[in-house]
Amino acid sequence: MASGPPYPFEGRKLQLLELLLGPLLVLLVSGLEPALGQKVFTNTWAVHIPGGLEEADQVASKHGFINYGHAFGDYYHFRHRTLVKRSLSDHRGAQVRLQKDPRVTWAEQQVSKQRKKRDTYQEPLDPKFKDQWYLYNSNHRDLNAKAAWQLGYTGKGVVVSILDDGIEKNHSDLMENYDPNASYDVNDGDPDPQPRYTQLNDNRHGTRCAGEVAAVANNGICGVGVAYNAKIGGVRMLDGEVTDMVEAQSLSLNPQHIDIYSASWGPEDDGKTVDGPAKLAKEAFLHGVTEGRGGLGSIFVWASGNGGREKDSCNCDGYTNSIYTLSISSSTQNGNVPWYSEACSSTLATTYSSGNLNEKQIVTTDLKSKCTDSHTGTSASAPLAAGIIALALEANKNLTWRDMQHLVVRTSHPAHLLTNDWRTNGVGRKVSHSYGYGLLDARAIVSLAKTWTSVKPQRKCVIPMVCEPRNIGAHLSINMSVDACIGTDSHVTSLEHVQARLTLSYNRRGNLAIHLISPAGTRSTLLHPRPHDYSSEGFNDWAFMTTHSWDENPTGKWTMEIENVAGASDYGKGITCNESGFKLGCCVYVACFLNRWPLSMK
Ligand SMILES: *[C@@H]1O[C@H](CO)[C@@H](O)[C@H](O)[C@H]1NC(C)=O
Ligand SMILES: *[C@@H]1O[C@H](CO)[C@@H](O)[C@H](O)[C@H]1NC(C)=O
Ligand SMILES: *[C@@H]1O[C@H](CO)[C@@H](O)[C@H](O)[C@H]1NC(C)=O
Ligand SMILES: *[C@@H]1O[C@H](CO)[C@@H](O)[C@H](O)[C@H]1NC(C)=O
Ligand SMILES: *[C@@H]1O[C@H](CO)[C@@H](O)[C@H](O)[C@H]1NC(C)=O
Ligand SMILES: [Ca+2]
Ligand SMILES: [Ca+2]
Ligand SMILES: [Ca+2]
Ligand SMILES: [Ca+2]
Repeated sequence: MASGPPYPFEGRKLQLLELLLGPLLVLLVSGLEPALGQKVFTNTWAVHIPGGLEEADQVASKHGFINYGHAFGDYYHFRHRTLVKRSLSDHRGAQVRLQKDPRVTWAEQQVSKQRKKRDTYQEPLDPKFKDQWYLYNSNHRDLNAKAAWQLGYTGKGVVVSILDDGIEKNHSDLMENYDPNASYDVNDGDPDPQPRYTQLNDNRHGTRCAGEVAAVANNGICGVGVAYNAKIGGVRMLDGEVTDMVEAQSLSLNPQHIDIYSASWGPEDDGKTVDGPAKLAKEAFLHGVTEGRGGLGSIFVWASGNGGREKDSCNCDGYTNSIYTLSISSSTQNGNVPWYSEACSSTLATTYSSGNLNEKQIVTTDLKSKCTDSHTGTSASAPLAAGIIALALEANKNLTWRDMQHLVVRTSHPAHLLTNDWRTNGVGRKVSHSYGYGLLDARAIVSLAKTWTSVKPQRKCVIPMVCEPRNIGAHLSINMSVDACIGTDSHVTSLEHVQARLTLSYNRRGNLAIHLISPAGTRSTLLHPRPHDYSSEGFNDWAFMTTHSWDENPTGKWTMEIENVAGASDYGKGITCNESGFKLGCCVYVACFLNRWPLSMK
């Protein structure tokens, strides 16, 4: 009898209890959680035994426990030999026996606590999140944002500013992320960028763009931004006279605080304008990339333009065509080129936006604390890219402005985007004039960002090409043998941007098509014909840019082709090839038009 359990009756009762609880245990293991607030008792106890380890072992074995170890002081961790691991009721018998033992001063059955791993991810619960098809879609036709959030990147610590017509800073879905230090009112010269309210809600553009980046998550309101934990500000600069100074002031707001500037505006998309930043805005870009973010460089994200219907070329827009801007185009939900999309060789990548009437649009914050599901155009694409770039920056705060472009080139992909213009370039990447390198991929870019080593300082190799004036005729082809500045500090072995700076005159500019073919055979369309462009002003040292030869080796034969698509009725007054560079330098040209228009849908 001495070796048997001291409380046989209690012991049997416990076994019975165990049998009864058997099926319940199975249910718990298969995922059923106890009702909210209900305690789950384990088969372990915390026991206080001042008499030392040996005594604790004796107590444990006497009462049917295993001593699982010593915590600290005189506390021991006991596990019962026969009780079930999890139960919805406590085990009074075992508790009473422990308490009655004179060697035990205190005992407590341990309760299982709800503990979430800190990195456990929960999908946003916001009511409109399910309509944000472009952030997460079970058919994978999305920007892979949820996968980036699951890796823990939500924009925390990154500051984005929307340069537009203001931002509703007290919008209930923006307020929590609003950053007054990333905001200013350049139109009125005050720190408050609140939009001017009109009957037609003309000034809703900036507030809509802001919500795409950083609408707050899990607040029961509207949807979420791509980088829903980023700080968001706005610069009110489009609601008034836009001058070179207004642009420059906006582009250089607080560059040690703001990481990413998102702009969805530019010269008129009428298909006949050739215009870009003037003196001050040009300096603001240069200053931003050299001094901003402690010298890593401000990141400027730009909408490529809405002039598709007018057959506009985004290479005639000096803001998107600039090497300092990450130029973003759009795809429709079904993967088509939208009717408003402009094709050109300076576009880097694509995000989703609106398309035909049967395709969904973008869900975001709207004026007067509202929520809209009808944000449209490339206007809507640039902020989505800015949000994804904010996630990448959170993954690696050390990225330079050029690193970010490298990451975009490497991680964007053609996915299901449709066009007959996909070409494989000299390093095996698919690239198109409508989509650049394709759809941004939030998960891919944060993953690569984490391990990315910064690129070496930029080199700029300029190849001067002084030619005699020549007739363009129907077709002019110029071959250049390029050594890429070998033997100098400017030797370029792997390309980033390529600029072809052209000065030419022609009776009808819109009839010209210009192509640049790299030694690897990559054919960039620097300019496609623009039927509305009847100007006879030609191009004055315009720096046509292409991203299509990224990572190619520039050494070898380059060909430039200038073609008159109208045939004999036109006359070419001649051409002066001034210089053509393979580089990352600044585009230098003079422009006199200062009107900038938001990329509205006409
Ligand atoms: C936001 O501020 C404006 C005044 O600037 C006010 O009219 C509006 O009611 C405020 N909205 C909310 C949601 O508080
Ligand atoms: C804005 O900047 C000022 C001055 O640098 C600083 O004192 C303040 O804390 C900042 N506010 C926010 C919200 O970051
Ligand atoms: C950031 O980059 C610089 C050079 O690009 C490098 O020297 C430095 O170690 C990097 N810092 C981190 C934290 O990666
Ligand atoms: C340039 O090279 C191509 C073939 O590589 C040739 O067909 C063309 O005639 C050349 N053009 C000139 C102007 O030499
Ligand atoms: C190229 O054109 C610019 C301005 O149009 C001029 O300043 C420069 O001297 C020209 N360079 C050559 C090599 O002709
Ligand atoms: Ca104001
Ligand atoms: Ca929300
Ligand atoms: Ca345009
Ligand atoms: Ca650009």
